[in-house]
Formats: sequence, structure tokens, C-alpha cells
Amino acid sequence: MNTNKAVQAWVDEMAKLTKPDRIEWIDGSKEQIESLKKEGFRTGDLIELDQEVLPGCVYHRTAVNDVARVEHLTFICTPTKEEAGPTNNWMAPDEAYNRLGKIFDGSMKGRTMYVIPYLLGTYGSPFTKVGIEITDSIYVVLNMLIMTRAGDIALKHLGDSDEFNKGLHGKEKRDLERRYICQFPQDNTIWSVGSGYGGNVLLGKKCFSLRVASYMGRNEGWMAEHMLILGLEDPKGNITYMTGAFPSACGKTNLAMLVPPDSFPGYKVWTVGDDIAWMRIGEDGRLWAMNPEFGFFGVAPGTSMKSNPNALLTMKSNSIYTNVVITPEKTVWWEGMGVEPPKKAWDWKGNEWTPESGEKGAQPNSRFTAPASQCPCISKEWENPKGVPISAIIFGGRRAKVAPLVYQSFDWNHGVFIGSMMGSETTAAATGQVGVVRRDPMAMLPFCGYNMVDYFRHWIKMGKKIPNPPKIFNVNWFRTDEQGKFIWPGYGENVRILDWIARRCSNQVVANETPIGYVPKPEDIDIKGLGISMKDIDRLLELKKEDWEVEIEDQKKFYEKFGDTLPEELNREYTNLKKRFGL
Ligand code: OXD
Ligand code: MN
Repeated sequence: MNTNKAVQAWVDEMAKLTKPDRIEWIDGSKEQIESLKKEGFRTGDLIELDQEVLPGCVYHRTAVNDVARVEHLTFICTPTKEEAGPTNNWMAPDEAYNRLGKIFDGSMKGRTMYVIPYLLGTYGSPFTKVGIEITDSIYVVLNMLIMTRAGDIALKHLGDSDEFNKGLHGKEKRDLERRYICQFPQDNTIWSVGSGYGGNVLLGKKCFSLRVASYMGRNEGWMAEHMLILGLEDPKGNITYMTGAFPSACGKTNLAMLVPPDSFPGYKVWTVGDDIAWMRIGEDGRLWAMNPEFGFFGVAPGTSMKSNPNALLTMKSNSIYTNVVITPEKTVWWEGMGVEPPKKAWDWKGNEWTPESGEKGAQPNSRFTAPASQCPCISKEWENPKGVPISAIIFGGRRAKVAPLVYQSFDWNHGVFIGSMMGSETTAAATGQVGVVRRDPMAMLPFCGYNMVDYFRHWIKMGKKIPNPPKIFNVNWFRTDEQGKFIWPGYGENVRILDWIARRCSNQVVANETPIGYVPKPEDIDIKGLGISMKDIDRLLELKKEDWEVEIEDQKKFYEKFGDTLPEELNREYTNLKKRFGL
């Protein structure tokens, strides 16, 4: 039961705007979840899956025009455009409240308004942030109950404080012309209208955990990052914690849940988080990372017992499947699941589908929402309110040539430079143009709630404040040979690179100093049982000056976007890199 006056006043105000028939407060109880599911089955919003095979699981389809985040309709609503910076869409707060207010006006007539109090972080921790999401979607409620610690627990944590994120979501007509995702960092407010897709509507995820939280972190001296968190346990039982930032489609969830191959015995990877890391300086002078979320919202296609067995095991119960194939037996399937497709089923659009149809059955961005606590490799520290002490930060992307398999920055600022230049080459499927580098600094381009230049400045400043900072690395699993085939086998074998990183962090191994940073000595990558040759390792670690000349030119173009506002430290790193190549 809510007794918080500020929460009540804000909910009243939003109800006055959206005019729902009834208001239901989410307490997080099992009974309430069951009754919401029943209501979802009744309206057709949800389909119950086979409760023997997938206990507690439900299925949902989004509107056909509503299957992904909409970056062009996502706005940072700061008082001035300059605060949002050159890489964000900006709308003035007044205009945004006005424009969206008109769409929200009366939009919940005839419907129920759900009020979801939720936590980002654990109950009782001083680092935890509280949000209240108002929505007219049962699907959103059920997802938020998996993705966050939601219900009465959040109100209890909040007490009578008025410090909470005010999130308003309405599905409206899911009309692209009336779809907006607006963050108001100064007001600790998010308004999202016209979409029912996860990344746009689970306001605790990208909107709060990253866009608003990155702004809070800058002001309060911490960092909200788009990073996985994992612990690598070695055969002696030592655990090295690392975070990793990768653009979409580079296997972040797979890396977070990696299973080492039998040929690399004694190692284990523990998952702390697969998407978001909030990082603070600990009393010991190290950087500590915690996962503010409570579940995983992962891409289904391509998830198989080979690529990510732990994800498949996590989503066996109490999970939500969105836009995948549903079979007559009420089970699910997707491309790249590694099992035979059903002979006949329904695709993500609700049409009859057969494997021979030539159409994809599952939407390429179809998703599973699963409780993190069900993950077989969940770290025993994952709910530690302080998080885990980070030894390494790993950046990465998909590069066919330029970047070697792994390298380490010379120091923090050089690492920030590497992160600022992170990017991936486009694949044919995405744009029709192959090999174009899309820069996505720290994988935060769509998620930074303020000016990216100030974000870089914040990284530099944090580096000065952390007495014992993590070492910074870059990995690239995607180097190809002359035939365009990947040289590195990837997946579980990536543990061999995590192992080199861990050994660098504990000063157990020396490396070659090169113009781009420290590159492993080939013999220090353990290839026992890997089935690739030392020649391949040489190719994976090779630096080609002609490739880097092109890269450095492209880096210049990217930095030009920011005009003369870039921190001088980054310009210096750029010039130094050029000099080291003799350019
Ligand atoms: C996500 C994303 O859904 O980064 O995690 O798009
Ligand atoms: Mn993400």
C-alpha cells in the first residue's frame, strides 16, 4: 500500500491526464501476477505456453510496426540543445511535455492504469534508485516484474522520500506518427508513448538505467554504463571481475554467460549482469560494478545450446517470449535455436508458417525476458549491494581486419580513447553496405542522457579519481581470413582471451608494446585443444600499418563531429597514436 504523498500526488496528476477507468497498484505478489496473466490471456495480449514444458511462461506479439528501439524518436529533453549534445535528438522540455501531453490526454479511457514501483539495485542499498512506472500495458507490468525488483518492496525502500523517477508509459495506438521516447534528466522523468516494444517501454532499462542514470552518475561521481559484468574463476579458485561494452549483435549476453570448453579445464565464468553496470569507487580505491537489473531481456534468434546454453536454461520457466515462433503444442522456436524447426507453426506476425516458406519465423529482434536468479552460472555476488571489484574493462566490436584479437591500453586515458573509437562494421543484413564502420563510443551512443563530449570528460575525470583503476582492453572476435571466414572460433573459446586479460591484471604475463597498445605474445594465448595453429594466432594478433592508416583517417572524421569541444586528453591520445605509427 502506498503511503508516500509525493508518489500519490504524481499518480493523481497522471491519472487526471490519461483518465483511466481504474488504477491498480502493483504489489509484486504471486496472486497479482497470476491474475494479470489471466487478464492478458482474456484480452489476447498474452498466450499461455505449455505449462509442463515451459512452466510459468507466456507468449506475446508486438504490433508489426513496433519491434525495436526507435532511436530517431528518442529525445533527450534538456533545457538547452547543447546539454543533449551533437549525437542525441533534442526536444525542449516544454515542447515535449506539450506534444506528448496531448497524446496522453484521455489515452487510458476505458482501460486500467497500472502503477509499478520498482528498484534499480537491491533493497536497502544506498546506491539503489527508485522508479515508479505508470503504464496501461499488462505486458509491461509482467516484464518489469522480471527485469526489476518491483512492487511493495520498492515503496518500502523509498519510504517518504520524494526522490523517485517518474515514468509514464502509454501504448496509445502504436502509431509511428505518435510515438516518442522522451527523457527529462533534470526532472528525473521519462515519458514514452505509442510503443509496446521492450526497449522503448520497460522504462527501468535503457531509459532510466542508462539515459537518466548516466546523467545522475555524472553529477554524483559514478558511472552508468552499457556493460556486462562477469567473474572469471581460474583453476586455483581466484575470481577476476570484468565489465564489457559491445555494440548490439556482438554477443554481450553470450560472453556474460560463457561456458569454457572441456579442452580448457578448471575455468568457470560467473554472470553478474548482461547489459548494464553501475560503477562506483569503493573504499579500497578500486572501481566496483553492480547490476541494477533483476532479469535478462535478450535476443532469442541465434541463442542455442552451442552459443549460450545458460541463457536457454535460464528461460525454461517464469519467462516471457516476444515475437518468436509459437508451435501448435504451445512451445517456442526461433532461427539459430539449434533444433529442428516445427513442421507447421505461427510466425511472429501470427501467420501460419512452415520452414519452407522462405520467411523468417521469428522477428530478428525477438526476445526472451527471464529472471537472472534462474541463471545456472549466476554469480554468488550478483546481489551484493556494493557490486564486485573490477580488474578489467573490455571494449569490443566487429572488425574484419584492423583490430587484433585482444590488446591492452597503455593507461586509463588511452583506454578512454579506445572506448571512444569503438565501433562495428555493418553486415549486409543491416544496411546493404558491408564493412562500413559505425562508431559507437563505449556502446553508449544511443544511451547517453547528456552531451557525449561531457560523457568523455566524465570518464577522464573518473580516471583521475580512482586510486587503483581497472586496466582497459579491446577485443575483436571477428577477424576474417582472405576468404572472409572468421579465424577465431569464438563462443566458449573466448575464455582463453579472458584468461590472458586476467593474467595481465595480476601481472603474470608480459606483452609486446606496439603503437596501439600492449598486444599478447602469441605463445601466451593458451591454444591447447583449440584446433587452430600458431600461424592463425599470429594472423589474429598482426598489426598492419596500411589498415591503421585508414582507421586513423576515419577516427579523425568521427572526432570532427564533436567540433573543438573534445577533451584535450582525447585529442592528445589521437595525436600520439598517429605519431607512434610515424604518421
Ligand atoms: C538491448 C540493446 O536491448 O542494447 O540491450 O539494444
Ligand atoms: Mn543493451
